[in-house]
Amino acid sequence: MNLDELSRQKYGRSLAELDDATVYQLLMSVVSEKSAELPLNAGKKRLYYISAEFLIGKLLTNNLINLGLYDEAKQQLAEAGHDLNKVEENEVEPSLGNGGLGRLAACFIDSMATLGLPGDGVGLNYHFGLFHQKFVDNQQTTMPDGWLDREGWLRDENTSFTVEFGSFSVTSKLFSIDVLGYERPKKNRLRLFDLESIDDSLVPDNSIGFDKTELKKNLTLFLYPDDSDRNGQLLRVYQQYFMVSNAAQLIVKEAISRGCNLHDLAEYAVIQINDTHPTMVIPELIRILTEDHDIAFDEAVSIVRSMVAYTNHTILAEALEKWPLEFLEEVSPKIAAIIKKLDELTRAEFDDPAVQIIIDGKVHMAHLAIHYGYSINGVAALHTKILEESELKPFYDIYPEKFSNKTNGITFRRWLMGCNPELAVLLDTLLGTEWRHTGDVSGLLKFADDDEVLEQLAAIKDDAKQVMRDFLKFNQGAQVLDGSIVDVQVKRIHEYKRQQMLALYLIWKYLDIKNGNIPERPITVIFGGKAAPAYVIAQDIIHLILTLGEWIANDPDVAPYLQVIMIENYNVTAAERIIPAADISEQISLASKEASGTSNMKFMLNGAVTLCTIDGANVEIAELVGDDNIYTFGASSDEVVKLYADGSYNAHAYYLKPGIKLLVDFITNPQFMATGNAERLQRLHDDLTSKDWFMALLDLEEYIQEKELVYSDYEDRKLWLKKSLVNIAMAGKFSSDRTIAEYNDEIWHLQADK
Ligand code: B1H
Repeated sequence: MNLDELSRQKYGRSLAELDDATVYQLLMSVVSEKSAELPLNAGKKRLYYISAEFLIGKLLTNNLINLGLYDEAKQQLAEAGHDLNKVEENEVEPSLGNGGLGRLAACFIDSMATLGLPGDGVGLNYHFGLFHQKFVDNQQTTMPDGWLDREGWLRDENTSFTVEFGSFSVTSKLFSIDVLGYERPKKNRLRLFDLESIDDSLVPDNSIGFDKTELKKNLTLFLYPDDSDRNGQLLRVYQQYFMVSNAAQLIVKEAISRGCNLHDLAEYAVIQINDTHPTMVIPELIRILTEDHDIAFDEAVSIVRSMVAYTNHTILAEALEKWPLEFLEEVSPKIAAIIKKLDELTRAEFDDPAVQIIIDGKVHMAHLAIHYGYSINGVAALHTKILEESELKPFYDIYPEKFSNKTNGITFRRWLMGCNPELAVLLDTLLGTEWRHTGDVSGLLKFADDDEVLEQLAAIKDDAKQVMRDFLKFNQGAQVLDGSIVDVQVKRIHEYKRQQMLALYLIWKYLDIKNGNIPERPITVIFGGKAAPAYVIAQDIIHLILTLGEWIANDPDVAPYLQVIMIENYNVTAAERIIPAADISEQISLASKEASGTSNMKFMLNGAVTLCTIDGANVEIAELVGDDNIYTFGASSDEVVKLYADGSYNAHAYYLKPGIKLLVDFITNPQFMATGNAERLQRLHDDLTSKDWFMALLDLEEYIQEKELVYSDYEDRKLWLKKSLVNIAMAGKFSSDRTIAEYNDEIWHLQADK
């Protein structure tokens, strides 16, 4: 590849003469042409990973890495006076996901391609994504995220299907994005279905409001449209059926083209459903087999049952989907009828009311997926244990063989080679380059007492902090304090993740500094994350964080030592700039509530030390690094489960503890309230003092103590650097290549292509 020559051919100018936007176009066309030439991973059986979200992030750097062109491209750009990071600013990040669930799907398709497994992602092509987050008056506002405007990676496949709803039908349109494996000669794809009759003009420029009843025009406008009213809920069911009907039609069509006679469909296709959103693929496949292909109902059921596997990602009651049967009857009477038949079959077999599919007129999607799929897995050891022993115990008693754990993972291409190239090069120097293929970086452990290596790690962290500073300046004009310790909590905003608990710590720290206890070095606490538009308390928490940030910045006694930055519109690109710079990884969910977490893995791999509750994959991180290299606090999962079971958590009693009352009441102190939105702050205060459903006050005192210990340990430079090194060295387990190999060995059984 000679970029200068290509530039002269294409633009009649040297590479040095191009502006960054044109350099981006040039690189994108080089990468697209190369990937278009690659054949597909092939094999008799193909996997379809169906997901409502694919949070894929920008693709240029990733694809350069996977094509083995990254070093070359970077060098040629540098010689012509261009910086790949700056060039990448011209790429728009696709807005096809929300949080960990969607990012996991993106890491998984990367790993499938890397392992040569024939398998594609299947989802929807949302025109305006989730939403673009803007802060106005220290509050979240939501704008449409029109990422499709500029030339991108989507390829029109000229393929359409008809999707029949109860009272009308629509036509779909299939787009694909190539998914490249790491230094692999073949590829997979992300298949994204769009609506032919989609109408972007339903969405105004400056708001995400639109007519939810215009179904022929709106199905692929937004991911997770507001479902706080009936029309919104119905729209989600329409979207889900649109997604799975297209997926099922695609699967059947491709299987037939590979020689399948449909009686043997399970030998040609396996489906992994990412959470319950795609569960209707089960009745839809049964419908297609019986209605279009004359297969008897019982046989269709057993075919489908042997080809669908379900991943559970949460035990939060409100996230376990239960749709009123009447909604399904409106969206697709045929699907509703099949679900009723399936429900009758399970009723005939099992007496326990808890395992039925239709309960009180509502269809329990997870129950449908467990009875009529062959596999269910949790996403971390603790989470799977909770599923088996409590949440889904009645199902585990019936089908122990269907249950398994698949601890989540992250792709090292994006979360190490891409976002932290200096660290990747250091690992090459110390370990050789094998780790790039195996994910095994444990060889680093033998350098744990090597001062030179520890100082190299420190220098890499400093450089990453500079990248982060530049990013925050560019993104939102924020100025990071010089020489500060970087302490980060980035994830969807949710009460169970307890961003509010970190905010209360910040109030404590603020007051402590006011009392004259000046920290050893400045502290920068960074938040990032979006709150669902209908989730009021989550918006209140964002407001508290932003108001607190401003309050502290305006107090000259404290501002030099403590700062709070909330990243505006946190996304994959922001994560890539922030995570390598972090010293401390905040993983402070209420024990039992975070199924796994995946940012915990990204931080660890990039040398941050984790401050956490014993929850999700934190448990496995703690086991790997040992007590000396992680900070844990808070009630255990068993204790929390018990508090819920006997209803004995009393938020008000905790609030009345003097040390806590002072902090919580700061939120409604008149001067502070006057700088913010009184209604929001009062509501949050009232919630914390009377309900506090996710028990932020329960662990607050221990959290404050543990945080102070972390900050003081940081001052022992050598000790800290060693902790950082051990974290990197032990992160190999969390490669998504390992996770996907397990899915394949134990669930999918695909043959890897050569
Ligand atoms: C996870 C969700 C989720 N679990 C429904 N469940 C949503 C479900 O808007 N919706 O309808 C949105 C999100 N997301 C996350 O999955 C878990 O909380 C994480 O702990 C886990 O790491 C991640 C991947 O398994």
